[in-house]
Amino acid sequence: VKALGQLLGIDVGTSGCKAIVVSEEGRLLGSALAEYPLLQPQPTWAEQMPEDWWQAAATAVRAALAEAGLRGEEIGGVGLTGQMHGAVVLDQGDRPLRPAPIWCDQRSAAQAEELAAAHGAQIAALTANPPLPNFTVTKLLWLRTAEPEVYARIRRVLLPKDYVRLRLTGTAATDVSDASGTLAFDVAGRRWSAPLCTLLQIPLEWWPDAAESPTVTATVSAAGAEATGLRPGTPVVAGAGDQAASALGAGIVRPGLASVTIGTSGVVFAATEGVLQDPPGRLHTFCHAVPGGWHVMGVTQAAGGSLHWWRDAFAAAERVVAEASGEDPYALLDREAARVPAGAEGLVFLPYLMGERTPHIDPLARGVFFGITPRHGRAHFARAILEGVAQSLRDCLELISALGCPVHDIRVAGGGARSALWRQILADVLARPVQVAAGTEGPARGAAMLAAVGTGVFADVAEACGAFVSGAEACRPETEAIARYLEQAEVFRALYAALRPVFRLAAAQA
Ligand code: XUL
Repeated sequence: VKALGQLLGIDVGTSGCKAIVVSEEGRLLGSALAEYPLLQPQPTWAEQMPEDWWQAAATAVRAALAEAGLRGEEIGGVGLTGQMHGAVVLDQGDRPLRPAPIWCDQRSAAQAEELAAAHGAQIAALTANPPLPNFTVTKLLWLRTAEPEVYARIRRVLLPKDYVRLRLTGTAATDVSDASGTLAFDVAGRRWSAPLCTLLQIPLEWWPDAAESPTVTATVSAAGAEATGLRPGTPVVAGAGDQAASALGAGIVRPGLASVTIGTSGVVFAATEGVLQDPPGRLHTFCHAVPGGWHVMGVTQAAGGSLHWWRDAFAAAERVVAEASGEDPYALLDREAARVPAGAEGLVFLPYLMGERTPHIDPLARGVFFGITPRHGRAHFARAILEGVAQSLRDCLELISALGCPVHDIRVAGGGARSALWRQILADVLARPVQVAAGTEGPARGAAMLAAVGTGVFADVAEACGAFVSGAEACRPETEAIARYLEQAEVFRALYAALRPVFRLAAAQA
């Protein structure tokens, strides 16, 4: 039965929860963001409170409905997406047992290393991925060792967006793309891996049912309706991890297409025909939100996150001034960076503030500015950040190409894609044109598309893309800048290679 009404997309992000309301044709009607803090009680930890996600989701949904001038009854379906990998551990009464360590938390580096040494090949065969501190399972193993009293009380493990689903619908469920990032999922078979759970002695029943992304898995409960203003009984689809959802929003649904998303993290995402694996595991191999499809992706841990750090640490006063006059503080940093030539006059930035995944798989790596001279001012540093992030994304794209995955169309998405300067730097560093996907609502748009498919507005995801993804504008590389960035890439790579032992030395002293 074709549902009538507008669609709602909810994105439980790292800096806040975003809700958008779109029409059946994909027109944006309302959008709202409610922020929450990132807790870093120790240098390599990153945690959030599941309750904060839920409160922010309820606030954002109400505000998005108000902006759209709609009542909850006029929403025909809801799609959920969000940051991947976080470990939400719940007790018998579905209460969170502790703050959730999230995707960029590095505390389980030792568990990941031990697991790789003991069972690396077997785990790669079962799950298509290597053990990484980012993934849910290594966080559970850390809990087992460091907080056995918490571990003993776990009855359920959910991913961040699925905790919001639990509060919204009363039902525990997930989708295959997000489940892929736990390391307990049989990515090739699109189901939980019983052998992996046996191997690591993690109860299989802790995981919720995993459905294909457009499947309706539950409806809004009375309590969920009370909190959000939605109608009880509104269908909620399984949804997707934020990267798969963002890729849908950019139209990346078939091989040959790739997206570069700059959110807190940066991701190069390519749709693949089957299960394509990078043997050293520098790329993730996950289920796509397109039923029966897969993808590979490379991740820069701190992309927008690097600029966010810079803004808060060194441009706090400017931020206050910008915000008071209604200006986006990032636009101000952009203007500053645009005054400096390509290459930032030799200042090079390694964006490894939160360790790095692709291509180094190195939780011990740290952020670096190299080549500082008295000539360099604040604008150079801002520009070097934009360039260093782009260099790291180039590392990701090169690995994807080396896997034999053809990429003939690249689309940029995420909050970073709003910056014309960053888009140009990306085109120059990648040395190829990049398309700019129309909507910048990112993953929330993909979630709304999945809701539209699940409620029968479209026959499938490809049809939804046809309606929701429109007119990409191309940004072309400039010959001189390409050459400058090629040289910069040499220094960028040599720096990591040279510093790798130093990162280890420093970590041993910490
Ligand atoms: C993907 C990843 C991040 C999070 C947060 O593997 O860790 O992109 O999903 O956005």
